[in-house]
Amino acid sequence: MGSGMFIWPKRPPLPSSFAQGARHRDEGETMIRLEQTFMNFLLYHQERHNRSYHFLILMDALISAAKHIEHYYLTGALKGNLGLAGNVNVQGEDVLRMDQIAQEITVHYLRTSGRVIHAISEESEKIIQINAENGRYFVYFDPLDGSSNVPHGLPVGFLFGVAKRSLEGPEDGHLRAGKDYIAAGMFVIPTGTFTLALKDAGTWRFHIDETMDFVRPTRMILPEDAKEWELSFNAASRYTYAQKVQDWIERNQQKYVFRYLGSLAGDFHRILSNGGMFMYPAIVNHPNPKKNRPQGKLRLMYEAAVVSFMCREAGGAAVDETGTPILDVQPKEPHQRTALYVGSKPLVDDIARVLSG
Ligand code: FDP
Repeated sequence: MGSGMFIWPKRPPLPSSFAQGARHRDEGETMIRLEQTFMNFLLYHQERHNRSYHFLILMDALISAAKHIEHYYLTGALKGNLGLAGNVNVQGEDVLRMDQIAQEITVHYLRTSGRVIHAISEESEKIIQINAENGRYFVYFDPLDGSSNVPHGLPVGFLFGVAKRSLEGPEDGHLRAGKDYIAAGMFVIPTGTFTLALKDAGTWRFHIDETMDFVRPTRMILPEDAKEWELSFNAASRYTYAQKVQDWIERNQQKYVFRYLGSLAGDFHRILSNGGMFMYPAIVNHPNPKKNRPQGKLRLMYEAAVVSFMCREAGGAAVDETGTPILDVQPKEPHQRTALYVGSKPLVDDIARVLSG
């Protein structure tokens, strides 16, 4: 059964109310509102596209990890889990207890899924070898992104991208560009929201219900009406950006509202709903040159490519500091950094012209 040639048994068609992601209603009034669950949504998706069940097992592992992280985060202030762990990571940053907890949980579930060849995590310098023999997927993840929010229990993200092994011929384990991901998603913790993009099948948002199921698939399409659009960037850093980026901000800032949470998943969540653009440009004009980050701050494989993939499936776009589409950037190393401009296509196209000019 490992080759993926699994044939789904014949099943009745999806009820039309569920198929539209709408509420299920029998004849007459219903006493309670019942929603389509994430697993039901995904089962039908895999069945419709004649796909294997392996991806379901992987997604089940990621959902289990997210629920556990959510639990530890929600109770973190009381249990003393929102502070520092007391050690420093390879990037020279203080490690938070929650970073370690989230990492342990995620690696546990990825291992027990049996479906992962190797994983790349923000929390581990080395590639995490899991199941080279029988694994099927590569998973790139950041189990707790947005660390400045952690001590306050405010929103953070669990971001992940998934690529599949080469099913024809030998697998070389090469680092994949975002355009080769088959799925990418983010849990915004502890808000109980989950957004998943499936290759060529859209970006979908789910909400956690009273039984801890993610439910009510809602297709996300970036709104075309620019009246709602938002700009999101660290305003305190704007004078450290390239002059042409500063000039672009100057020309455009009056047109849109400005929002910044300091957590990529939370900020991008808003952009997906309202439209506009999130940006984390290269830092090239810092008064202290040692603090410049010409290559950008965000990680390509488990931050920038993840949100860019979700954005593309929702009708948007994303580019780096040279105006190159993020999804085309071939990573040279697992923890590669990049600048990021992601959001509504007209805005991203506009800044891309400036960046590449
Ligand atoms: P953080 O450093 O707090 O973990 O990827 C890291 C990230 O957060 C993103 O989630 C966030 O968008 C950005 O960095 C915030 O950086 P600034 O504090 O420089 O604004």
